[in-house]
Amino acid sequence: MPSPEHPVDPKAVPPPAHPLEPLSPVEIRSVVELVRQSGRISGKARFIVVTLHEPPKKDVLEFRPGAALDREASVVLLDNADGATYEAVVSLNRREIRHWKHVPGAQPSITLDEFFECEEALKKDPGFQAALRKRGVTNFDLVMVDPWSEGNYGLPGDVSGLRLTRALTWMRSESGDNGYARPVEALVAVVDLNRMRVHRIEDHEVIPLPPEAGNYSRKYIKEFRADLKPIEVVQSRGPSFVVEGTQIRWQKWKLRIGFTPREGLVIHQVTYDDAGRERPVLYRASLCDMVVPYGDPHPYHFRKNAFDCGEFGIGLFADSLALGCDCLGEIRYFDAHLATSRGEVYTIKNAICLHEEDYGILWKHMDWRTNETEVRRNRRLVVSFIATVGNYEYGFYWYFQQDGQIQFEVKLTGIMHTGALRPGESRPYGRMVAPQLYAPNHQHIFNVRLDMMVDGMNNSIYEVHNESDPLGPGNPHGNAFRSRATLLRTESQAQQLVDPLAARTWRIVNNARLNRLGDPVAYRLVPGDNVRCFLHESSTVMKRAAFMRRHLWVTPYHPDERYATGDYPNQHPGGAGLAAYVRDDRPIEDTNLVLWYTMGANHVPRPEDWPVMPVVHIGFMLKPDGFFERNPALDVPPATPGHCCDGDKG
Ligand SMILES: [Cu+2]
Repeated sequence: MPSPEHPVDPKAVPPPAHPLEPLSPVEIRSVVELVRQSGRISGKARFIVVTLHEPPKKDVLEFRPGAALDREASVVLLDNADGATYEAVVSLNRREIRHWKHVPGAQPSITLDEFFECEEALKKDPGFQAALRKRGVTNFDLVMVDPWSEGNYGLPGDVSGLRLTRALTWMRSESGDNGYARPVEALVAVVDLNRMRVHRIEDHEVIPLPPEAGNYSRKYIKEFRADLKPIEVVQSRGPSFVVEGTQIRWQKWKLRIGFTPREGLVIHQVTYDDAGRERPVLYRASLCDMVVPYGDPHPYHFRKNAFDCGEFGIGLFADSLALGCDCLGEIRYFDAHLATSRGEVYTIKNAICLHEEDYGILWKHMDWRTNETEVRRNRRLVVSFIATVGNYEYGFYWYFQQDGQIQFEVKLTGIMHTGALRPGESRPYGRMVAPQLYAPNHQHIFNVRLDMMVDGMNNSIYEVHNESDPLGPGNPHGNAFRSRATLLRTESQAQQLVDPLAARTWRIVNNARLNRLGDPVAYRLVPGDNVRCFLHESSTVMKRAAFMRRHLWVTPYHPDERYATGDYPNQHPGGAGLAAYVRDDRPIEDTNLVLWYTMGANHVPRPEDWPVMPVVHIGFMLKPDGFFERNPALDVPPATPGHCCDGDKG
């Protein structure tokens, strides 16, 4: 409640409709102003993060429309003057800093501003220019610099306390062509981002630039195939969803969307209306980190392993879909409001896309005696965003289906990370994709944090797999197999790998709610394609991203445990995040469960992935498993022949 010394200024902060609404531009400006006015930072401080400080779960669940809200922001600051990192919680209602902490040794994520400033500074650096001249480069306007994260290998330079980035370089052959076709191999400029100047140049050897262009944009394609006729998705009466602020209602689903600089799209408070009863499934879901470890041990390549959420902030790199969206039909966009490191409002127009799509058939049966056919179209609600992180694109899609399924999918595309080799050379750690152009093997490993709420707050989790019965009197013909469920009682028991050969899934149950068959209601986590991480257990990257060691982790909810790699993975030596969260091996029975699902896309490059990579899909599903009494999609109306599920035929 506001105190008499700190009255609420009603004009300062327009009231949001819900406690989970992301900060508005006005709120972001107020936060920046309050931090500046506090006099606690120098003029050289950067705002690394300005985002909603989510209220306690209890307050959110008990919130009723119109009730007063205590709006707070989480802020991370970096003072370039002395390299110190600060965390703050700013109360917008009280217009005060409620919490302030210096975080010794923390190196916050690299901001978008630093990307641009680093490139600019490097191009002017005489040592960097000299290294490029050695390679015949004289036009520095065509130089592209991508600041990769430095990582931490426990080597002498890694414990300097400096804020470093490894700037890798490519050469365009003309303005607007694909520079990633010409990597400047074996040259790394390590830049001190606090001073924004070169810390050291690592010049391993001079390798010629690959000879070929690798262009894909329309201006370079001489002839397009001519036999394509249009497919048009028409929703003449508009979409079936309703949007109120950041809440979306679609058929029986209700959910809320949020957006943070680190995670991008966040899905909040997912419920399903089951015959008038609003039944929760998820409290909060997001991609909480990802790592792309590269598999080449060469001195130039071994440090490549980008943590795109934790070291950079994938939300900051979200595309404005105003510039091109891959969705068809009636689309509703949402803007994302973030802050630049200089404390200005940074709005990504149309960052989140909401639409419906036809997804084949939902269910079908023909009674072959009567020739009566019943078939329903599967329509799903899609909430997505796409991030461009340097050379790569990641599309993140949440799908909600009429049969109660939730699916998460990542679409990987964009341009592969490349290296150059001498004519005739190759390497066992990657693939040649064009003459003298090499793409190293790598994996894209994602961790999705799922704060579950299956029909209520307290859930338990079972590992479920199939087993064949032994041959014997009970199984004389060798056909008997069963599904076996094992309760996972502690965090250590819940550290699991996928096992597709045993059809392993995980069942999240609510023991306080039984279905009509007497079983606890449940949702099932069903893995999609997955792979193990091929880094050695003892590697520093594995220590820094311990989530890669297992596909499933389960923890009891704790408000401070939000990221699989910890709060500050940039240049961190390892041991934070999940590795630390599970250290006490806490019990996980009948409590608020958080699932951390790891999934990996293994990328051994193909020539066909060059110059721009056709989309690769990876994901998982949450399927109702005794949550409903029967197929909940019997009431989906039949489609009119030749049309997609119009419901009524009016
Ligand atoms: Cu890849």
